[in-house]
Amino acid sequence: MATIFTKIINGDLPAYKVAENDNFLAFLDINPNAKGHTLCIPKKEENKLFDLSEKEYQELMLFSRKVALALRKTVSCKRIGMSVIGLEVPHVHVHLIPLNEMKDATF
Ligand code: DGP
Repeated sequence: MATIFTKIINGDLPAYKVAENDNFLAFLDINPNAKGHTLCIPKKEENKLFDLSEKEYQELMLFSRKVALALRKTVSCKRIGMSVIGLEVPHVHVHLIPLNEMKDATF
């Protein structure tokens, strides 16, 4: 299903992209929980994480890991929180949230 993220993938809606390859895209969240809050998404339109094939799932996690390691170098934080909760936008996405305290994790 096409969502707002499809528009970002297609370049029809602006977003601050932080990483991209043929199959995945990472961009800054429009409503960040912390500075550097990033979303990693597959370019393939899938609503739920477990609708991805095993290979796609692994590749999304590896892509997210690379982005998280780069984030940790560029944003001042103690750790990077990772979540795939997906309450608002029905397109698989991994939240990467730079954190300094547990209370920073507000969702
Ligand atoms: P959730 O589905 O609850 O995991 O949250 C979706 C996230 O997507 C939320 O943190 C805000 C972000 N978001 C929604 N619309 C846009 C948009 O148009 N641009 C960007 N950069 N982020 C968006």
